[in-house]
Amino acid sequence: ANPQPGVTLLDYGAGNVRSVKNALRQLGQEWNEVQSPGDILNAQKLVFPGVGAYEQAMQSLVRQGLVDALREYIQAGRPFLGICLGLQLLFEGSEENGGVEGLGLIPGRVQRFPASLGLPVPHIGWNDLDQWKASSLLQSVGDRRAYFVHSYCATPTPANDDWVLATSHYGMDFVAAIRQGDVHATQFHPEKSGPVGLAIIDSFLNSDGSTKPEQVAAQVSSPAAPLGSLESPFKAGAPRGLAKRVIACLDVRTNDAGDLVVTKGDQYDVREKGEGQDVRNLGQPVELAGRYAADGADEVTFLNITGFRDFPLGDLPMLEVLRQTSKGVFVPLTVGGGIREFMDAGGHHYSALQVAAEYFRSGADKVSIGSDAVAAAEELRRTGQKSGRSAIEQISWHYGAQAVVVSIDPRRVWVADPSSCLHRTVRTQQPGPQGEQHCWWQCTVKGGREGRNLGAVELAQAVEELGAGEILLNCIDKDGAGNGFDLELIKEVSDAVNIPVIASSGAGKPEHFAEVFHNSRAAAALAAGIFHRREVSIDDVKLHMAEQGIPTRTG
Ligand code: 1PR
Repeated sequence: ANPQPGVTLLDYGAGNVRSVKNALRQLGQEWNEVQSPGDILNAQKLVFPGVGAYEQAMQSLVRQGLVDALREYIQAGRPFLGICLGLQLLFEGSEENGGVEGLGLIPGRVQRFPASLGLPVPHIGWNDLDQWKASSLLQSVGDRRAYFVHSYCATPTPANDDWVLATSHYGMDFVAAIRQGDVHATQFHPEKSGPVGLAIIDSFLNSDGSTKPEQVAAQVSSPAAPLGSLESPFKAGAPRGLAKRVIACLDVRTNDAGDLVVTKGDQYDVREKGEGQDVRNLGQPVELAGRYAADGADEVTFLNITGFRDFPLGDLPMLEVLRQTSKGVFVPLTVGGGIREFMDAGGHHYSALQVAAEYFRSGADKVSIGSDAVAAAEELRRTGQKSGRSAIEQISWHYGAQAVVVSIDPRRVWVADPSSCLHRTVRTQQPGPQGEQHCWWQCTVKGGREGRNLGAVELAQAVEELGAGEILLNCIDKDGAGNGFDLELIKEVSDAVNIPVIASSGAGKPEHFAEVFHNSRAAAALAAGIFHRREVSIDDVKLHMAEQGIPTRTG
């Protein structure tokens, strides 16, 4: 039992607060949930995690009659920790959803990162904090990074700078944390910021609610406790700013014995060569995810690779994997495979939103959509209109673009004469088997089993228009080959969209990561086989990136 005063959690019903609950549980802290305005007014410490759209969040607060109580609680300077939207809502309003009023406690309005910055939006990943003042909340952060995922931000101005505790930089300075008295809020997600984030939440839980500025200053001048074993090798002169992410991917499926295992294919063929041809078994999903998070993976992705043919809500083991993993892994989790609408054997219809909601409730921070995204893009290109019905649109509208990843499974097609090809081609440095000088990348569905008449660049642009927040760019030819990413493909796609692109398929050594970051706008790089087979560690990759001057998160 924790001796600290109780925590009250404000879950207004829009987002996934499971990870915040997992973090509290990990820290041995119990909580109760707000049911009525009185619960806010009686709270000893209030935590307000916000995910999703500004307008919906405000509407839920209004509908539940919580606005006045929340204002009163915060204006009284009582212990408060807002997270993400829980920071933005304290401002006067946001330009999101065409302009919405907020709680109006902090001067200034929340705006979208401007396109003129030329950077992918959402701002996703691990970024530095520039601490403006001493604070016990951030004292253990030191020069480590925290995890952000948002398209909108507040900016420091003379009118609000007495609130600003820390800023971060992404083409411009924006507010990363605020504090006045015992009222705190962070734009980043402490519950997804690994050991650094847990230390922040712990510090909030352990503050006695009567913090004096002098005490805080005294605490902060003492050296922060070391949080990660990775710390030292990276320190001196390490590049700052948004880190390029390193993601560990677990392709998961049921093997012939009926167990859910992590597998890994070569060009999407996951069966052993030779007799028996069993599905390759490289380990248990929960265990491996935990290992990668501890080893410094910036995110972990699960792909249920037979999800396209199974009913995902019937696939309870996968949901259970998420539940178990999210209890002990405090970095972002993505899950893909089978995110689409579905009719079960009893004729019951499930929308893609319902399927995704079940994954979010089980601990996913993002869902990844493969085959269904191709269908949606084809429809958009055919009709020239957004229907509002696709999985991408529905999930993005409800949970925000940052929660929707589109996984692309393309295969290279060489072309001798680009003028006779209906697709957008590029001149390639790797000529085809007949000496072809041009190529395009054909999208596939159902795990590469079926090719479609659509290029990877066209798909990426269409899904961005539909509301996807990120692209996971695989490459069937490169998958499992270990000879490096398809740099031409990744450059083409990352130049063609304004959302972050995750490079995937083909990593064989640390140099391949540096290569893809130097040669494309990829925001992240994902690998599977080399990590599963312990050929290369996440540390090896990050050390090499740091040596190459690529910003990387190290603790
Ligand atoms: O179509 O929405 O049900 O989603 C299915 C998902 O499963 C898609 O994201 C698709 O990429 C994935 N998938 C389907 N079949 C396979 C397969 O391998 N047979 N795996 C598959 C995709 C590719 C990567 C892999 C990287 C890195 N695996 O995620 O992890 O290529 O590997 P490497 O570092 O070892 O080269 P839907």
